[in-house]
Amino acid sequence: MRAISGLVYSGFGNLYGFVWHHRGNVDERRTFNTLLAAALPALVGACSGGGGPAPSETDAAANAAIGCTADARAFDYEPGLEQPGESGLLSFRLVSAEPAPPAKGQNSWLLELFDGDGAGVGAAEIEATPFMPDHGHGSTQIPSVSVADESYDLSPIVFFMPGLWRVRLEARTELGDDAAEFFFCIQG
Ligand SMILES: [Cu+2]
Repeated sequence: MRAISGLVYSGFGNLYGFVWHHRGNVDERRTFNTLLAAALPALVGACSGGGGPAPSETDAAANAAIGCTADARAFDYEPGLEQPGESGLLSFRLVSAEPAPPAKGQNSWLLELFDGDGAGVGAAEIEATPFMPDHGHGSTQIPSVSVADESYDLSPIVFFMPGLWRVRLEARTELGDDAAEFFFCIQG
């Protein structure tokens, strides 16, 4: 069972890597998420398995044992947490999160975008992608984005297992495109 989980897990990382590097095609992502949902029991078994000789499983077991609370990549959640965009064009503000701080299971985030002067940027197209960088896999669902008064409700953001999660936010606006990433340590 241990060897099988390891294999499933490794195969999974490779598959996700392929999809990740060739993404931009929503159908591809949806197909992947369907696959992920089907393979979820095996995946969870591999990630939280009882430890074993397979390297990926050893790392996952160590991560689960130590937790990510002290991980320097993880943000301390507070309402209004802001991240500058990678292109220096926009600022991404996580106005609020439900639950707060972000937790295992289904999450909803309220997001706002600002330009360099702190002004709103009007209508934007936003894509949110949850991912576990240390495990090499994404989530079971693609969050939906709904807009109200230049605020963006992202839901559901599904953190289906404990550990470090990254949510990459990509925004297309009239000012241009930008992206930012939020990292949170999700407790078990
Ligand atoms: Cu994982």
